[in-house]
Amino acid sequence: MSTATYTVSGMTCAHCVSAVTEEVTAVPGVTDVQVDLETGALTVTSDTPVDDEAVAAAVDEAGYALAGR
Ligand SMILES: [Cu+2]
Repeated sequence: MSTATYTVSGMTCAHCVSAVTEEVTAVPGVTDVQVDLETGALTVTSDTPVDDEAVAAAVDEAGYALAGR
């Protein structure tokens, strides 16, 4: 099991959190997604190390951006 932490910018409410959670959960291999609205922290748990680019694309798809990793 592998865990990666990123920072998402632009989230303002619970809807943003669920949009990001939904998109990142759909990334291949991802087993758990935790999003902290206040800090923008995105924690991704996966079976094998997750593809950073896939996570960035999923966050972009949700309408937000990765501010850091
Ligand atoms: Cu929102």
